[in-house]
Amino acid sequence: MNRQRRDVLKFGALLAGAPLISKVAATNLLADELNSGLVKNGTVNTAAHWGMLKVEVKDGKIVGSNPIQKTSDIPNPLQNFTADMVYKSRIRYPMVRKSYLMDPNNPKPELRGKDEWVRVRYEDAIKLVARELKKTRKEKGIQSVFAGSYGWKSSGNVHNSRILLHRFMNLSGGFVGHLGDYSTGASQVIMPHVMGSIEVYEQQTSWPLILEHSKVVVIWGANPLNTLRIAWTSTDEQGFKYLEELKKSGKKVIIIDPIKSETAQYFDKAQWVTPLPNTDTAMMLGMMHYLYTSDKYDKEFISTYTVGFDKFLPYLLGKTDGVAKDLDWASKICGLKASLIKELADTFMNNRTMLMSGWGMQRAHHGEQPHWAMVTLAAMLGQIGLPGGGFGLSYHYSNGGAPTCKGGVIGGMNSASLGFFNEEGEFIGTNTGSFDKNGRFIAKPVAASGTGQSWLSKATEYVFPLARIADALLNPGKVIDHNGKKITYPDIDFIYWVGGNPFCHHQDTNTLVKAWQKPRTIVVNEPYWTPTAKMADIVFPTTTAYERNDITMTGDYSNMNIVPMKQVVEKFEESRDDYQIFSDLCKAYAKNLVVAYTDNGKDEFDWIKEYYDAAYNQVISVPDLVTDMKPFNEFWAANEPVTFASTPESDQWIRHGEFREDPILNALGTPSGLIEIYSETIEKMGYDDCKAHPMWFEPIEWLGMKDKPAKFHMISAHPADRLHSQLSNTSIRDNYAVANREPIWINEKDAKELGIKDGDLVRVFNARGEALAGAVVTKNISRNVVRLCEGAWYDPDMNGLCKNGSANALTIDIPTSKLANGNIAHTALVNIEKFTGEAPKLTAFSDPKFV
Ligand SMILES: Nc1nc2c(c(=O)[nH]1)N[C@H]1C(S)=C(S)[C@@H](COP(=O)(O)OP(=O)(O)OC[C@H]3O[C@@H](n4cnc5c(=O)[nH]c(N)nc54)[C@H](O)[C@@H]3O)O[C@H]1N2
Ligand SMILES: Nc1nc2c(c(=O)[nH]1)N[C@H]1C(S)=C(S)[C@@H](COP(=O)(O)OP(=O)(O)OC[C@H]3O[C@@H](n4cnc5c(=O)[nH]c(N)nc54)[C@H](O)[C@@H]3O)O[C@H]1N2
Ligand SMILES: [Mo]
Repeated sequence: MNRQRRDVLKFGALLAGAPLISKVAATNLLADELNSGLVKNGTVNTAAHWGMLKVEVKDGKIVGSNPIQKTSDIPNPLQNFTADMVYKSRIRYPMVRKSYLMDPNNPKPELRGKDEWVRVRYEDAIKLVARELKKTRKEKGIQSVFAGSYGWKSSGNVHNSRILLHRFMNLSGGFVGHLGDYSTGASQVIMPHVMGSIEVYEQQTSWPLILEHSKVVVIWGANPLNTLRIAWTSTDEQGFKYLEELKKSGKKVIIIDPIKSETAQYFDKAQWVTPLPNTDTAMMLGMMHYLYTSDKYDKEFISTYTVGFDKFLPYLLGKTDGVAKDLDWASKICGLKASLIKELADTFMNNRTMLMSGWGMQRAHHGEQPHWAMVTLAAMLGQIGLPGGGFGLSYHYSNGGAPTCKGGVIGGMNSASLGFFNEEGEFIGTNTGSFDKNGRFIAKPVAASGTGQSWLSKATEYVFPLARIADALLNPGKVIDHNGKKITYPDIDFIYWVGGNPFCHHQDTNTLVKAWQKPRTIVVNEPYWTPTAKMADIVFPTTTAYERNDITMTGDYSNMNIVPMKQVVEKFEESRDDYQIFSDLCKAYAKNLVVAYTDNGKDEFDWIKEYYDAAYNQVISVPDLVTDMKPFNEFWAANEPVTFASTPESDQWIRHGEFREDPILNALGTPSGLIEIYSETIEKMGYDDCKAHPMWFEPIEWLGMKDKPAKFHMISAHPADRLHSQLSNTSIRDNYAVANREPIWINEKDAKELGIKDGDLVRVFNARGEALAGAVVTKNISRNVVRLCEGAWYDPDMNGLCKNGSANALTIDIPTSKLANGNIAHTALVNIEKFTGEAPKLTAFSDPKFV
């Protein structure tokens, strides 16, 4: 392979203005060598968020899909539906909404989701998007382009749709992004103030230590049996193995959740504790009051490792507001007996206890408080930094606590930096790269142009907290508070979304529908006709991960495997890789742009090999590392994962163990270097909805409120048999759909009162919206609580009733507080009634109207 020759060839072709439809590098020798044709009959190994997959192919079609390895007896059915992922609900051609095509300057945004769609040639769609993006930037400034594009996309370090979009948007002149995410919106902002790190995406005290040392394991507002089916990269499947071992160990397991979740059912000997939703902070305060007043807490830990306990005490004891946060007070709020709260506090105090918390309780109004209170409680218990004790905010996610392996780490696509252009509109470089005299794009900054620089500083000013998207669209120029800063909403006129499904994921869909009418242009890359694709103006059909080559790691914390993601089948109809689409957009947008975008013409194999080689070189340079890692070509031809082993040190790793050993030398990243029970930083912000220490705030809607607007507290938890909205369109839905809708769990006594039977079609409603669902009448949920999992494809009828049961038709779109501005998905009251009349036809998975 003569790389230099290849580059010259490719570059020459690009400058000559290669035709728009072309492989990124038609002359790629490496690709020819590696892509020796697709397997027509046999198996192909690849990976998805839900694990390493062995996909069976017959006559060029997918006929089966199973895990490559078996790590536990806990099943993961997500792994079996790859065929449907490729063949169902797909977008076949590039399409443009009729009114937009007729007049992009007056595109009738109110018809989004209702208009007909027109099939267009790919080249024309590319030209249209490039032209309208350029026009928007010219007329409205770069702040008018939103491409934050949150979402879970697919696994794969090359075809990372969101980063590929950012790369295009940066190089072509900038965009507004966002802060934070939906998962841990509240905790990732509060935890750095308290613990000096975000905690939620960090390695946990190792599972081997839990199994050896913990006497009590508390699974607090977490449902790992569901949520460990997936990981951000691809699951290493270690979590299930450890849950099995935990069950076998016979240790005391306590589940604190208003719902007897799949996890609570699995741990059939566990104690199930059911506070009212969103009241955990009150319950924890009650425990703390009891531990303090009975003099049972760890004074030494508090004085050595924390600051501000003395300033928190007056609140706990009721000296500031006349209300002691004692057991009775807590009991009245959270609905548990005072004796039970006391018993739990004693159990935690007297035994080595690990508090494993999920994130459900922080996706709620004042969601900053529960984890802050939990840290404070854990500090009083004095076990933080001990083997098997303390708290952990990521055991339920991406196999936190699975020991980190020693080996190679695969890199990934980066989002490049802001592009600059000359008078003729040609791309000339970025502040990190420019062209050499041979026309190669190399790492050498150009002198930045004035406009570019001023935009760079503006970009940070306009970046807003993600879950405020609808508010931002509706209120351009509004100034909001965020974590001690002021943020001005941009005036968004162009949205580009890839790899995410906001019409499923954002709270209060009816408000989002209104907000979505604000921009002039909305472009979406999607494999499927999701509700978000249906609400766009221009859609590019995108390949699924099974129609392209890629590479990923498994184990976000363990870095356990490197997995080749080999293309399984041909690209579906006219779908293209996001990489191809953005490369072609570069070509249509400005001269020379694609050279920087593709880093001088790299195709997927060049990137895959580059990432692999870097990891390989890293691995072979470690003398004592035993590994089966082979040079790239052998690895790719073998199509088998490379597995690394953990080390004795990582098996024995304790979160905050070093801090405990020496809090001066290993100070936390907080201003004091210690755990901040009282934060002067937050005090100075002066917010009324998040003060300087953990507190109980009444949520905007909850079961204990006066004049409840509706009867039931709805928890829109994460679904067992999907990843959010992904896999909705597959036949895994047959395993859970009730009355052909999303299932809603309701307590048997509540159901009886309402005359609802198991399997009934029900209407769920409140002042914000309504949805149909199928009733699951069960003992496994507290009274007055219902569970309608997030992620059902939004499927509105003429009046906005969601025929499929999307929970976000009913949720509330306000921020957790001025501190974090996280979403409050799990704070919502709803009513429920038996649906009478003719059931409307489900259209969630059908095509929209075509011309
Ligand atoms: N009520 C309620 N709402 C919630 C939550 C809740 O608990 N309750 N949870 C929130 C949380 S934590 C999250 S993370 C969000 C999740 O929200 P999302 O991340 O938006 O959900 P996904 O369904 O994973 O959406 C990913 C989309 O990317 C598409 N896709 C996959 N691969 C590719 C690709 O290669 N290219 C392109 N262009 N597209 C691709 C898929 O088809 C799918 O439509 O939901 C949030 N919403
Ligand atoms: N199979 C599958 N796995 C997933 C996902 C998926 O969609 N499907 N999504 C992934 C993503 S992006 C994320 S962010 C994580 C989400 O992980 P989490 O946020 O932990 O998941 P949730 O299901 O929202 O909530 C977990 C549990 O908290 C409970 N809960 C809700 N409110 C309260 C409360 O006020 N108090 C108490 N004590 N409990 C409460 C719920 O009943 C639920 O059983 O999961 C990841 N894993
Ligand atoms: Mo998430």
